[in-house]
Amino acid sequence: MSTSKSQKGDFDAVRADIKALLKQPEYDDGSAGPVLVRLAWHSSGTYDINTDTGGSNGAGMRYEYEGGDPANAGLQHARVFLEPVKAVHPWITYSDLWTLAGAVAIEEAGGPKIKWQGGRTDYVDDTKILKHKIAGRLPDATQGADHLRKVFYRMGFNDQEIVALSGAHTLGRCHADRSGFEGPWVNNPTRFSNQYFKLLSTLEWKPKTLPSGVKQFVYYDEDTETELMMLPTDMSLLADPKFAVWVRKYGADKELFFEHFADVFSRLMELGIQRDANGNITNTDNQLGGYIS
Ligand code: DDH
Repeated sequence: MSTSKSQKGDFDAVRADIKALLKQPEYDDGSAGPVLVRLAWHSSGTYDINTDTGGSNGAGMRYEYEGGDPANAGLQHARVFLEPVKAVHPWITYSDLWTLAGAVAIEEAGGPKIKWQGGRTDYVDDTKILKHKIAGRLPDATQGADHLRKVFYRMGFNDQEIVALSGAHTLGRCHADRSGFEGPWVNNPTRFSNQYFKLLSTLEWKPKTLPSGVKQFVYYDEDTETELMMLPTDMSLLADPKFAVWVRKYGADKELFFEHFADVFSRLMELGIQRDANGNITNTDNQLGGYIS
């Protein structure tokens, strides 16, 4: 981590410092990347297209109402990893920092280049989050395809995009003390690939009830002596015929998945944001969505 201050708007300097913190030998699989990707997604996935509320402006997770949403359990680790970067580059907003960190983490894990633009603003207090109830909007992993459609259509995504986005589960793992689920989806959870789709569509997944009573699906991989897992929502992608078409396509074609994922993830990061032709955010004073500090 460099300690050299940067000029306002020098996102390359911020990128370099995010890259430098990804390797974390003491944490999870040795990388902060996956939890940073999850932070970026949860900061954006609150968007509601009908009311134009939520989305990646604001960085509302700094406040208890949104940060304390059970869906966001564990994301304080990601925010703590990024604090030194914010300290060195104080001009960057948290909402830009969190989304940029997700994009950098994907690229550094061997994933596609993610188009990312800055300019987001942070809430100055929790008024907007409380007023628009920006909690309880993220998906519930115990549910099925109907729930996924309800949640992701609300963000403005379609079936193909729901499946593409779900491919992010090639990164990282579940933690019993965060979501209640346990384990990684793939054998190499710090490498971005289409392995999630390959394994989802080809292995025989067996239901398992954890000691806590939480139900997930597992496959014991004899070669690596690792138990891999799938959430009930992951399994519903295979059970639903419209989703399953895309699970199989992405499992068979890594290039196609990378192309579609890069496109949809960058649009996820833009939810709730309107820009002019120069890329400047124009809805900073929007009483519904974003909010200027
Ligand atoms: Fe996810 N996710 N996610 N996910 N997610 C979890 C972990 C990670 C759901 C539930 C969980 C996306 C979609 C869904 C990542 C990225 C993305 C965990 C485990 C649960 C539960 C948390 C824990 O215990 O630590 C559900 C349900 C959905 C859905 O309905 C589709 C999307 C769209 C993304 C994305 O980034 C585009 C990542 C990365 C992780 C691993 C985090 C970590 O700490 O490792």
